[in-house]
Amino acid sequence: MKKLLLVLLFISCSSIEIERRPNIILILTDDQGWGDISVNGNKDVHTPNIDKMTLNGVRFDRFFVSPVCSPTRAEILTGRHHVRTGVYDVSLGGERINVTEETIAEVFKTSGYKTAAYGKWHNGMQAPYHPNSRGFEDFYGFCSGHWGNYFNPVLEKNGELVKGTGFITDDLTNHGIEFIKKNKDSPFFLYIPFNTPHSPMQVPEKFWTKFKDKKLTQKGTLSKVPDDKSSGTNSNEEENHPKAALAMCENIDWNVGRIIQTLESLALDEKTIIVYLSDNGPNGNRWNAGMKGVKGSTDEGGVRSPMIINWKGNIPKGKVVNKIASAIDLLPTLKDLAGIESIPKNKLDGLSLKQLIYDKNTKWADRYIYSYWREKLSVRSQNFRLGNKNNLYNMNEDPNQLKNISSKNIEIFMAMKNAKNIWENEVLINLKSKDDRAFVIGHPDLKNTQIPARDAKANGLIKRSNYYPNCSYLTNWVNIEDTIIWDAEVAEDGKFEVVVYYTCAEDALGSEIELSFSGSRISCSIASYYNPDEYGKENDRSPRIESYVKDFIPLNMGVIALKRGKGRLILRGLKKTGKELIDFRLLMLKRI
Ligand SMILES: [Ca+2]
Repeated sequence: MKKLLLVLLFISCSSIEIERRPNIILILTDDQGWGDISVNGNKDVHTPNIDKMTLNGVRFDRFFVSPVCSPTRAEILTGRHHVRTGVYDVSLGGERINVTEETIAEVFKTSGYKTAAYGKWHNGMQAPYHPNSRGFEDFYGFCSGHWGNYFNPVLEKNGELVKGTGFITDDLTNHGIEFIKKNKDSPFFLYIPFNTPHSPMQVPEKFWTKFKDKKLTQKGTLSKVPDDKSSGTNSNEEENHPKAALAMCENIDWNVGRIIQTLESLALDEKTIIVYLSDNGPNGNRWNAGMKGVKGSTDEGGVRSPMIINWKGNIPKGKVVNKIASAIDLLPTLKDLAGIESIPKNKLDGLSLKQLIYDKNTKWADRYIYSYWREKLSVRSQNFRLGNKNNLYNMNEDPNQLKNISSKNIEIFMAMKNAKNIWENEVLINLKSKDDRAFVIGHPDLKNTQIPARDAKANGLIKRSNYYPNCSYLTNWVNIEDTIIWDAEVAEDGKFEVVVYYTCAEDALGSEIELSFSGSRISCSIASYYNPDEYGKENDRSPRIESYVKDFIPLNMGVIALKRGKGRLILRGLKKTGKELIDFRLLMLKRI
């Protein structure tokens, strides 16, 4: 009897413990700089809901992320430097987090949380890199690095293509709100990686109206933003670009308000931790308190982000933390706040910030925070930054990095330079020069495998619709001998229904295409044509850098039997009736 009572007591204790664990909502914005919210001093933008979060919670004022999207996401999701996780690029597979990494969603899911991600994933499209394989039970959004259209776009829900409803940020928020309502009685972990104010600069009229004829009173400090093709930074200097970005930030703020209102209406605000941050510096020449660098740069302006934590009744109100902190700290911090004590699968690089959140006079050791992107490395201490070219700046006296003080501060300079060397030898060494991870087909985690043009190598005269692969398609297939190829790996033997998303002119009717992998092949002829125009331009508030989009139609090629293993997946033409074969967007393989 005593034993039974003890068992019952234990069961009820553990269920209470789970009940008491706070919900987590992690809101990540895309290309929103530190200066793009009103609370940080921007007088042209009004973000009352985000500002209110700073009054109701704790704001980390010196918070650093990576210079671009995928690395920051990897660091948030794993608590480790992105160079350890397999992420070295923003496209073509280099954005994938190695399967050996444990994600924050897996940590919370294992502890009894319902998990979901709604937004721009940007850490791998095919299982086992897809969000459904990384601990997120529900996913809605897109897996690429950017999307070509923000109004009613084609998105995916757990691997199935679906049509979005309305403006994408509002749509993602609606999904978040539904998830909160559905899971109000159980702890949940909700990740909302919004894809704005990343380009294309599309924003609903309601938010654009205020900015349309406005003259911005504060501006970026650069006379010209470098057109950095490695980061997607827009060199566009005309004022509509920053105005559209700020209008998008006001739209984000409105959506943040809707999430907070939902929590209040369900009396979940005291049971929910909300984190708000961005993934890199501003994607253009906008006001950012004069800080040096924009998106893609390892200088202060490229890597400093807003970071606010709310947890009503549970953490201090209106506290500002000036200690430096980083995206790698979020996983250990949220675990710590939720009381999850699981042992990490891999050694974390981040620290729990719990002490900084709660304590008044924290003894907190100075630390170095490293910013790395494409052979540029910068290191930040509490007071100094040693830039990529080893210029040293006092960030308290010279926040805009104007004066190199290395020769007058030899000791600090040497210590930070030494820290850089150690980091290069111990951490950066994990960044592999060659990626041997093929694109995976038919992994059992997901019924569908999307193989987009983005991941392909196009041969001969076939062209990509844009320099930036993410939402591009392949066009100009004028030579029948030209091919589209993917380095692929079939995860398990199986039969797959193959659908090609394409467009073509009328004269391509009767042309034939073939898909092959190792010894297997299927072919079919083009029986319908569809040749629409590209669109998106009509919604752009400022000229875009990425591909315009068009609607593609499905062509069912039939069923292919594939054997496990690595090989080359090849799409080729067998017969060409007109000037060109097809424009190609996507292959979808469905396991049957
Ligand atoms: Ca970004």
